[in-house]
Amino acid sequence: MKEYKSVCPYDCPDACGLIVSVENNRVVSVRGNRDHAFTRGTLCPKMAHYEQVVHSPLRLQYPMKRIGKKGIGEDQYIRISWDEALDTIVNNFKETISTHGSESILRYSYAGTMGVIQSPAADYFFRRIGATDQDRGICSPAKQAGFRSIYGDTLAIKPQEAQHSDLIVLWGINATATDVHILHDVNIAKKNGAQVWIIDTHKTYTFNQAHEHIYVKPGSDGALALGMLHIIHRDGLADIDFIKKHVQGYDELVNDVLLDFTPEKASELCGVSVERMIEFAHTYAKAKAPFIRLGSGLSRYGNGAMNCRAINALPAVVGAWQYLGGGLLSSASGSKFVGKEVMQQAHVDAPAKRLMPMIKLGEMLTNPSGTAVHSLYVFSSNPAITAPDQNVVRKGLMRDDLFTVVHERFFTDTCKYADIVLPATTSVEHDDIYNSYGHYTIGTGYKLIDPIGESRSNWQVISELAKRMGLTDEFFKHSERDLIDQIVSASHRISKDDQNLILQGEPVEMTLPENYKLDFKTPSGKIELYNPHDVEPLIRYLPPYGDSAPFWLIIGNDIRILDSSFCELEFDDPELIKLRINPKDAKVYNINDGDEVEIYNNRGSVKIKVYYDEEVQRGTLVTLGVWWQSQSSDPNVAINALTADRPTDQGWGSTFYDVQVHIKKADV
Ligand SMILES: Nc1nc2c(c(=O)[nH]1)N[C@H]1C(S)=C(S)[C@@H](COP(=O)(O)OP(=O)(O)OC[C@H]3O[C@@H](n4cnc5c(=O)[nH]c(N)nc54)[C@H](O)[C@@H]3O)O[C@H]1N2
Ligand SMILES: Nc1nc2c(c(=O)[nH]1)N[C@H]1C(S)=C(S)[C@@H](COP(=O)(O)OP(=O)(O)OC[C@H]3O[C@@H](n4cnc5c(=O)[nH]c(N)nc54)[C@H](O)[C@@H]3O)O[C@H]1N2
Ligand code: SF4
Ligand SMILES: [Mo]
Repeated sequence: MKEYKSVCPYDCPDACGLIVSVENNRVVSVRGNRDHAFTRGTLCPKMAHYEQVVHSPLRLQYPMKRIGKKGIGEDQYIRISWDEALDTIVNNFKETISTHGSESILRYSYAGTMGVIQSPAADYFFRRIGATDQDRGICSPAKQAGFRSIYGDTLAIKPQEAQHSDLIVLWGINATATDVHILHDVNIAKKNGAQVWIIDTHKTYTFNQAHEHIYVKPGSDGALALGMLHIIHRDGLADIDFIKKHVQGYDELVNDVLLDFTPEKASELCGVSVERMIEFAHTYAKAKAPFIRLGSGLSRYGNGAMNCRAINALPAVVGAWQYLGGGLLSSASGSKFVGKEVMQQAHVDAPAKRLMPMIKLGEMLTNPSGTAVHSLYVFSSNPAITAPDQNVVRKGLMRDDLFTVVHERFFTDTCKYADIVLPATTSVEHDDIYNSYGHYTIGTGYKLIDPIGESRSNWQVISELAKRMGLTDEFFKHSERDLIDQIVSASHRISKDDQNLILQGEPVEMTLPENYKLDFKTPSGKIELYNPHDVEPLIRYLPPYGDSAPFWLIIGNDIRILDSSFCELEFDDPELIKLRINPKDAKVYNINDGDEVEIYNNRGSVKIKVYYDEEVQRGTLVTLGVWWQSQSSDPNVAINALTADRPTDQGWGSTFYDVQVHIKKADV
């Protein structure tokens, strides 16, 4: 048996360092790499048995073509050769281009793997053939927009700094499920006497990590943060020296926004009592080095960017940035040391002919403005389950005049709509290099075993398609190893020694410039509470969309799966999906514990079993996970039948939490 270092490839801020044990060309076990600066030797339960994913009997083994009808419940496919599969795709692309124009080809992909090679593997190819490009807005661009409006390109705070904080706020983040390694630092801080507060809409798995909890009404954190800013100003708790030196626009914020935004008004909007808001604001402002870890959930509303911007103003006003342990971590993705430039061939003049927001997949397929889509190439994503407004997405995928290719590790629900299904490798069957969007350590994950069956990596398939489309660019001829070399040597911020270590497979934490936290990379060089370049120069309260229905629906993350990845595993629980309701609300609707109900709005209706839970706030319903159709509570649709494709206020982000529903007992 031999052990190799690698990186967890999934869409998770932790990007854990792995030690993979291999014997006879099989992965036998996986554990955490102790030498990893952030993940420090532990993994989450999802990855504890990665070998079961890699060697799952459900892995796709060879290319297939559809011989039956499209859609859920229909899966008649036969094996074909790679040659036939690739020729069919290329012939279709050529025909689509000549009949409908190149823009009627659409690539749809996301972060099934976060690898710097495999994730953007197709970006340049599809631009080069003139296809419609898709943005990457499904996750949390609004959170980025909120940070950038105030801090521009300032480097993110290193997450390990949290251990030096005396007050940690886990704000809209379910860290036990989604960023578990930050809890390592949280626990060190707690041992040193730090207080931990959680701000969420419901009692999450992370609840027990905190001393104090605040429940807000969904989509209202902007009101809470503005109320706190009012109190901090009113009670003389702002750090005026810091503000004078480092902040632009504090007076404008106070005079034009905060003076009118009383705690009473804030309380009405966010549901937190005035007394509790004062307690939180005082605790926050009096802490020496408060650290906020900001999650993405609260950015997925129609007002998401503005909510995040208001929260981002807090450490500026109390001067948290000047102290070790103080600041706010939104995302470290803006501070990547190895970027996607090499893979995207950013220097080549081949701009996307048309760029569409990915959250609008349904509309693009059914009711496009401009050229209709006739060929769809999906990889590293499962939009039949994870995209919003599922009924419309699936209606589009059902179109007879749409040719769909899905490159996948498993036969997901999206495969059921494919004309051609291609088998994909897992991270231990191809070479890649990984950044993180939660910390500063990068590492390589090299090919450790032969591909399962005839599976191929994203890059292998794309470079083969490029050849068959007649593209002669040198770029497509590179191997994944060549690309890793190019990516590492293109990074000017990594020393030669570190470059060598990375190439040898060691996880390397980047050295940050001294005083980076006070080096504000904005046009003014200051924190911009007033930003003249933003469409809204000042922060203000914006409401979420809502749906004029009585209940907010919280679709939280499930600790057992990651988006719809890991759904291929076996679960003991006979009822994977449940809905939880406050018993007082249930009684109003005559609903008993364990009833099957229908939750619905003008986009769809989902049947689900509901259970009483005193911890659920009134006016909200909670369910966890974006499960495969076969695991869903309703035979026909999954939970995204209820969510909308409405964008966030900035960044064309998704608004998965901005959804309201009606509830009634299901007809039996
Ligand atoms: N186990 C597991 N891990 C995951 C994932 C998964 O599905 N499962 N998904 C991965 C991905 S793609 C991502 S982007 C990250 C996301 O990870 P997080 O940043 O943690 O984002 P979410 O889990 O979507 O939302 C976090 C919390 O926000 C809360 N929330 C919702 N609305 C509001 C609000 O208005 N105000 C406040 N204060 N809180 C609100 C939710 O209840 C939830 O507890 O996690 C990654 N890791
Ligand atoms: N209701 C609701 N919906 C949500 C969310 C939510 O919180 N609530 N979260 C949203 C968020 S934050 C995100 S990021 C999206 C994510 O949505 P998706 O991008 O659809 O993510 P996954 O469901 O994990 O699907 C990734 C797929 O990629 C495949 N894959 C893995 N590695 C490779 C590879 O190397 N090559 C190929 N070809 N395939 C590979 C996996 O088998 C998996 O099926 O979901 C969004 N959907
Ligand atoms: S899913 Fe996240 S926490 Fe789990 S092993 Fe992968 S990177 Fe680490
Ligand atoms: Mo995400």
